[in-house]
Amino acid sequence: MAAMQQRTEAALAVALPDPAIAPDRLHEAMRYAVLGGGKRVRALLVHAAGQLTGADTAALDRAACAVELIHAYSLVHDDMPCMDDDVLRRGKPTVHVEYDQATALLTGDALQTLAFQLLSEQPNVADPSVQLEMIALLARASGSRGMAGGQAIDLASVGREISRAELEFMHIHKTGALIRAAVLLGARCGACDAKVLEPLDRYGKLVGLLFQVVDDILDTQADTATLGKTAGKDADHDKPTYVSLLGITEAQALAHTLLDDALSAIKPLGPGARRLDDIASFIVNRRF
Ligand code: GRG
Repeated sequence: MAAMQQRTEAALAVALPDPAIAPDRLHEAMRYAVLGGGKRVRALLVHAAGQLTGADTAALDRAACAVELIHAYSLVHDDMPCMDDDVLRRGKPTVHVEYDQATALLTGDALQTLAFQLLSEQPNVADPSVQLEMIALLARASGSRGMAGGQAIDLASVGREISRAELEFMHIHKTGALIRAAVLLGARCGACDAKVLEPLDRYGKLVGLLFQVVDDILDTQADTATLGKTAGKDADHDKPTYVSLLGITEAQALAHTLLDDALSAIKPLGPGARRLDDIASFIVNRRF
């Protein structure tokens, strides 16, 4: 995993615009937002799913970078005063604090479009129609029926009591959609049919929700220095979470059930799916 994280960091450093090129301040902010932090979980998922389907590593690098760029854009915008209003991300001042709000807005915009540029500029896979499907998949996962939609529900739910079904819907979209897309994008870089895609899709959906359940738990259990972002924000902002809805013990039990279900989903794929097993366990056991 450490080697793959470093590989992703290097690929992102190449994909991002050179800060010496105008507009240098925007390019600097884009690199600041993306490089030198982050667990690269989504990139790990792209590579692990792609290895299972025999995908070309360069194609996986581009897909992994695309997903990480969308993720980074979402964090930059999420941290802005009009949304979560946070000053710390990945142990550093957030982009709007380090630069300014207009730059943070443009940084997120430019990261998002760079993601689609990466997926579309070069022939990523042998079949151009598959490449188009991959672009559409990432667009759907990021848009109003995916991550951005989940974020809209999140913002609207502050201070409200919501049901467990509503909470699950919100998390599956806000956090889960991009994680699920990472798994599918990796798989689509290689040769796969429904027999492979269906278990992977189920795994991606479960792991996406698992990621957020663990995030809710960590927000109440870990400190700011370990998280690299402000701890305890969900309660401070009166946000509904799995911990506020179920309590810590039941939320932890749910995380373990989701992990078991995710591992069972990919069991039929055999030993080639071992890396996906490891990533699911990493998501549960992570400390930040
Ligand atoms: C602004 C359109 C838009 C969407 C924002 C994902 C999201 C939606 C906001 C992030 C808020 C947040 C902290 C959600 C919890 C789950 C999550 C995505 C945590 C951060 O992801 P990690 O832990 O971050 O993978 P690193 O820094 O490791 O990459």
